[in-house]
Amino acid sequence: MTVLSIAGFDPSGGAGILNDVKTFHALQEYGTAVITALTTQNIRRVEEILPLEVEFVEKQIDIILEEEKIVHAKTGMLYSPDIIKAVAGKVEEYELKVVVDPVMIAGSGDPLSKSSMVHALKKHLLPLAQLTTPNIFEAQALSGMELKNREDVIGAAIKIGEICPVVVTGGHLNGTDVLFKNSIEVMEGELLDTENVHGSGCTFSAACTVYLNRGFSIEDSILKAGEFTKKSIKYGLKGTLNQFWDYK
Ligand code: PXL
Repeated sequence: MTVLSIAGFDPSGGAGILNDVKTFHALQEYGTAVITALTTQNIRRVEEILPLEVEFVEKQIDIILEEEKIVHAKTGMLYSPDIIKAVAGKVEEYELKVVVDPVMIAGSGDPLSKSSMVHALKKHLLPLAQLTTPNIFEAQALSGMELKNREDVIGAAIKIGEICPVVVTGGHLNGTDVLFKNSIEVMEGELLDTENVHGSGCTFSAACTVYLNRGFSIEDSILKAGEFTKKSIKYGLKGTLNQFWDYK
């Protein structure tokens, strides 16, 4: 069944909605895409951000759901509290099961959101989420805690987990993912020796969405999405299409 990404546009294709749709495609799922904001950026810097009108974001969602029954969606860069509120309204209206990637800064270190969005995310969107997938910096912002080691990350996951199930992704934690869903689960991983990680958070949350859409549990979806993301970092998303891969 078709999946949906609601996210920003990175014209270089490495992150954002292009990356999400490529991930859906590589995993043999039909993807639809609602754009929240345009950016001018490459792998080194984000130059400008042009958020779309809130009503236009809503209309994109309406027109897709008029034709298609979509159950599973992900959100990426939402940029402003107004867009977050509008997207949360649509998630409720269409009863979407949503993976929230709380995108705040680009891999280049440049901001991709207004600072006021943390509050809006926690108030409006996270309470509706099936899963949220912050990296360590985003987990820091969402929990309001300083995260220096694994115990800190577990504490932050428990705190964010009061709002919704959460996996703090391990790209900045030696590859180890920390899941909180009723209880803590530490999923040991390894870090790949590469700089090719631009957009890997988008890939992970998009892949989680695909596996949840296929009926896998949150735990299994995270494991499978993690495997896929590693493969995409190693070979590129195009490479994942060429490698022998168990898409199921
Ligand atoms: O990887 C985070 C991300 C999400 N969405 C958009 C981006 C980026 C990173 O650059 O550009 C649109």
